[in-house]
Amino acid sequence: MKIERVELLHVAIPLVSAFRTSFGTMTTKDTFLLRVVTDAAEGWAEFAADPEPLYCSEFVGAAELVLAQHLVPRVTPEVTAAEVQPRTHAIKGHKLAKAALETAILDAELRSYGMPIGTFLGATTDRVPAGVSVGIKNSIPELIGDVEGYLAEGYARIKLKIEPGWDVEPVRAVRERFGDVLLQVDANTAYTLADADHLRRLDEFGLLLMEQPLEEDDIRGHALLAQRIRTPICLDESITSARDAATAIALDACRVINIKPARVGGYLEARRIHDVAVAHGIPVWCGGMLETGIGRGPNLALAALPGFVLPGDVSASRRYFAEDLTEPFELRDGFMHVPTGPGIGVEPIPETLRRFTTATKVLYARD
Ligand code: OSB
Ligand code: MG
Repeated sequence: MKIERVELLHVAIPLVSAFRTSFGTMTTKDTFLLRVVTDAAEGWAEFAADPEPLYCSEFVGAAELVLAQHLVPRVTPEVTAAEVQPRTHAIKGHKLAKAALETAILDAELRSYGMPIGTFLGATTDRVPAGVSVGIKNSIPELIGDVEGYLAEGYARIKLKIEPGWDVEPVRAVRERFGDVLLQVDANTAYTLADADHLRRLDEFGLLLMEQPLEEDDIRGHALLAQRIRTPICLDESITSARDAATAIALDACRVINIKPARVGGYLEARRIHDVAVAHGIPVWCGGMLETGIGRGPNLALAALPGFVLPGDVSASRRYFAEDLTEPFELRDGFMHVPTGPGIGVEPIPETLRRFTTATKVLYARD
């Protein structure tokens, strides 16, 4: 497949409400899309990180540079999606940037065959149960009101963001008010091993899992914490490859894995992590990064693989956006439907994309 053009489009889309985590507050989805034009088809992808390196070390400005100077030159003019990882392997890190590039190329390639990404990855269902991630609020009544709204919409599982000072009481309040709803928490690295006795207080609430309590590079700390609490530990930030997954599983640092294709360098590595986890009997679920429809579509396809036995952070477009870049994804009976069209199965609506685009750069043009 010959690449003719690679464009980067900055987009800024307001969120319907502020989203607060232990690492910061987001009010706008401010990122970029990649558009890859080939001799066979066109492909799209979304960069998943933010303008500031708060969730992970990558950020919009750095990704733009590494794509322009180091990644795009290694995959042009001729490449297949499977070659992207080996060809960019010499460039350390930058997995979210690599994921965007691989995904846009994969989209173009799959569109040229007329194959949906779900079929390519091995999806075994056409709809997946949807969970919703609920940010840190100013008060318990505000939290209860929001959770009540999400449950009324039909979400099958609630994830509460936690941090020191916002953990036991919000979890207790949601449990008391909503009974045996599927409930889990995500700390985004906000605790240390010294907090083990405090985190053990969450054991009584029957949580599905506790996501990433400790620093991303602290696999051993998670293994030690796992011996001191009953709530199953799930890793997010710590898992950036299938090798990481195998290590964390072997060291008993996690009993569940959150797979975000962006964090691990793309859908091909995400599938390898799924396969490693299934081989070890470790349940996985599909994480999210407040994606627009461009990232949401292929995430839904991944979430339809058989090892994804827990509801993912795969909520409807309107959870975050009054207006999405694509046709909106909607929740139906607590499920989200996997796109059925070729490639990632979605594309930006041109007029909407134009309105939300703040800058466009050409990273490659074949002469
Ligand atoms: O840790 O899972 C996370 C959003 C941005 C960055 C990190 C995380 C999240 C979420 C929201 O929890 C998931 C979503 O609904 O997209
Ligand atoms: Mg997380």
